Formats: sequence, C-alpha cells, structure tokens
Amino acid sequence: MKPNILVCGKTGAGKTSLIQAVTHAGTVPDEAIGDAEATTRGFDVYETDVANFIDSEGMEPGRTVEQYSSFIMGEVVKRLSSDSVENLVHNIWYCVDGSGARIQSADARLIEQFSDKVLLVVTKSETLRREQTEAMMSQLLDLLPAERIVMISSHNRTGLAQLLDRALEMTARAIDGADDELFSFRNRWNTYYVNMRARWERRAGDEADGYINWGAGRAAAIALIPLPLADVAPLMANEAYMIYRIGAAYGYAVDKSILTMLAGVAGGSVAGKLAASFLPFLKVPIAAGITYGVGKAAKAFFASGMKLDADELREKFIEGEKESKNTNWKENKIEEE
Ligand SMILES: Nc1nc2c(ncn2[C@@H]2O[C@H](COP(=O)(O)OP(=O)(O)OP(=O)(O)O)[C@@H](O)[C@H]2O)c(=O)[nH]1
Ligand SMILES: [Mg+2]
Repeated sequence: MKPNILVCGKTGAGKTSLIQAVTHAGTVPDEAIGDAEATTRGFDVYETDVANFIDSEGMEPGRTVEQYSSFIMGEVVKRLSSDSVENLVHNIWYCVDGSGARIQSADARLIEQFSDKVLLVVTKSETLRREQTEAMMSQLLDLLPAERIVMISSHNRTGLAQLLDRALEMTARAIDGADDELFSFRNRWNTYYVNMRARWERRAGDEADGYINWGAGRAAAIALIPLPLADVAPLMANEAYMIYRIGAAYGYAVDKSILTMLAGVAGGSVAGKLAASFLPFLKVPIAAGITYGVGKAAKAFFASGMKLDADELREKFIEGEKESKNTNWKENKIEEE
C-alpha cells in the first residue's frame, strides 16, 4: 500500500523542487528543476518507500484553465479506470507561487475541481513581502479552510513537516485499508521521515526566532518615534506580520481569529501601556518586550500544533517578555528588509 500524490500548478511554481525537498537525496535529480523555462513535461513519477510522487507539467501562461484541467483530470481519471487500486491518486498538492502573491481565478477554479483531495500549497513562502502577506492570507482563506492550506519553502525547508502530516492524514483516509495495513503504512512513513523531520523542526524554530528578534527590533525602532499614540498602529501591524511569518515557518496560514488571539496574550491594554509611558526611553523596552513575548507565545503555539491553551500562552508571553530584558534593543541594530 503506497499512496500516489499528484503535484500540479502553474509552471515554475516549484513543484519539482518540492518533491525533491520531501524525498531522500538522489530521488529527484537537480537537472529536473528548471530556471527560466518550463521544465517538467507530461508526468514524471518519483517512487520512494512511502509514496509515489507524480510530478506534472506546469500550467503555462496562455494555456486555458480548461486545457490544464483536462490534462490533470485526464491523468486522475486514467488512473481511476486502471485495473489496480494501487494506481489511484490519493492526494493532490496544488502549488501556488508565494512570490506571485495573488491567487488567480484560474487557480481557484482548478482547486474547486479537485475538491476534497486537494491541499493548497503556497510555495516559496520565504519570499512573501510584508505588504502582500495579509492580503494573500485572506484571499487564500476565502478559497479554502485553513486546514487545507500549507505554507512551505523548499529552499528553507520550512512547512514541510506540516504538509506531510496533512498528506498522511488525507491519504490514510483515502486508502481506507485494514487496520494493520494502515498501521504499517504509518510506521513506514514515520521511519522514512524521521531524520528529515528532526532537521525541519530545528529549521522552523530557528526561522521563528529570527522573526521574533526582527519583530522586536523593529518595534523598538517604531517606539523611538516621539509621538505618544501615533505609533500603536504600526506596532500592531509589525506584530501581525511577525505572527504571519512565524505561522508560515511552521506551515500554517494564519487567520484573523488566531492573529487576534495571539496578539491578545499581551493583555488588553498595549496601547494603554505605551501611552502611559510617553518617555521614549521607556517605550522602547516596553514595545520590544511585548512584541518579543507575543512572538515567543506564537512560536510555542504553532510548534505545539496549535494546541496550547490561553493560560499556557500567557505563560510563554510572560517568559518571553522577561527574557527580552536581556537585550538592549536600542543598541541592537536591525537591518531593514
Ligand atoms: N525562492 C525560492 N525559489 C524556489 C523555491 N522552490 C523552487 N524555487 C525556484 O523556482 C524555480 C522553478 O522550480 P521548479 O521546481 O523547477 O518548478 P516547477 O513548478 O517544477 O516548474 P515546471 O516544471 O517548469 O512547471 C527554480 O528556479 C527554483 O529554484 C523556494 O522555496 N524558494
Ligand atoms: Mg517541474
């Protein structure tokens, strides 16, 4: 029992790179990954011990959705009508380039067609720019529920653990085999990914820490602006961007309710705290400390698989806020993006 995972999307979205990132070295040769031109043609199947990854030719500009859709559906149907259940497509990863920033109606229509088998994979997530992050998230979340969207970067190796967890659940459901069969399938899967997972988890943690330091440093810089109240909105925007990025490092598309919940761990009166301390030299550590604490709470939340409750989050926030006092944020030079 081995699932077939079909990877599709626009040309250059990073489909082949993704398959290379989630398979052991040597499975996907570097030559399979293209630069300027459309590279993959037709379908290439990469077999591993745990799954067959079906790489597809990308949708090129000028090709209509109908054409691309019938090309992909043709393969799905061909496999459906073959004699063996082993050929079925169990899971589809529809890739959207994160640096392109926009989901087009073509993407939306294709995703609808694949219905409950599809995961929407936002690739190159490390290239998302500050101004586009929020718009992209809300656009994505209008299209599909958060559990069906995964943010990944093949280059930074982030979000991949999340993608594989969800793919495992979806394929296990689709396979619907006997208990012992499912049990050995999960075992094989976990064995195949054990070392990669450990590396990915470290990567996600490091990346999250990078964003926390960056966010706190920027908060300090914003707080230096000597207007007592005008700086609260940019501080909140800064914090929101930090949370989106931390979520993405763990593969999550963050929705508004999670954002509000995480920003809320600082306690109601961030604006109040800051307004009260109208002296810039007090505002700097307060702003940096709040942002740092919220960042640490967010990191712990996503690392736990979004399982921490309000008390645990509050604890992480307080720990973080304390820890931030060890840094002189004013001296700490943060590079701008
Ligand atoms: N910045 C960044 N670039 C990436 C990432 N993943 C892939 N790329 C780049 O995107 C380009 C296309 O990658 P491919 O994996 O060949 O994309 P594809 O979707 O298979 O493309 P076609 O087969 O031509 O349809 C290459 O230059 C990759 O290096 C990523 O995570 N971050
Ligand atoms: Mg390709």
